[in-house]
Amino acid sequence: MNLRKTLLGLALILPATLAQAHEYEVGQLHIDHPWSRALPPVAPTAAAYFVVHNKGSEADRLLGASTPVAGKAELHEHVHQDGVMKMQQVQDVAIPAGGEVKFEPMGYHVMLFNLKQQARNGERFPLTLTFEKAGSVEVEVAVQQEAPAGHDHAVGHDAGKHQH
Ligand SMILES: [Cu+2]
Repeated sequence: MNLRKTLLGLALILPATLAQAHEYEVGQLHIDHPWSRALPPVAPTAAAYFVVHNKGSEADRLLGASTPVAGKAELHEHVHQDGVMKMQQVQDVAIPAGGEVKFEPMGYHVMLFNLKQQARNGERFPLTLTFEKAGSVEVEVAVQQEAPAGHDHAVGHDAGKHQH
């Protein structure tokens, strides 16, 4: 392999490496590392996770999400009911003033239905989040095998259970 090819290869790899941490700002909100777990191509749904920090003194609410890669996106939560974990749709998610809300496996998540195609590990797809006060922001969801650092407690007990 000549040097030029090597450099070209590095240039292609670099953005994926930098993708390890990516974040967004909208109004008083800070959105940290949107990600989705890489799933088999036949999986009918996917879920997106991220952390929303509210740096303002006013509470906000996440009202909904949309993405061109799925026919439908819903806000979901996991609940314990009669000793069973299950998912249910929620109309909105409150983001308290000065607080943060984690969207993570076994917690709140954006559920994606009617996927045109299951995203592959290392890919990214756009997701628009709409907040009551801060408005809308388009983020890129990084598709990866493992939960990001700091979310490792979730690895292992959510794999394979994320089904409707
Ligand atoms: Cu769900």
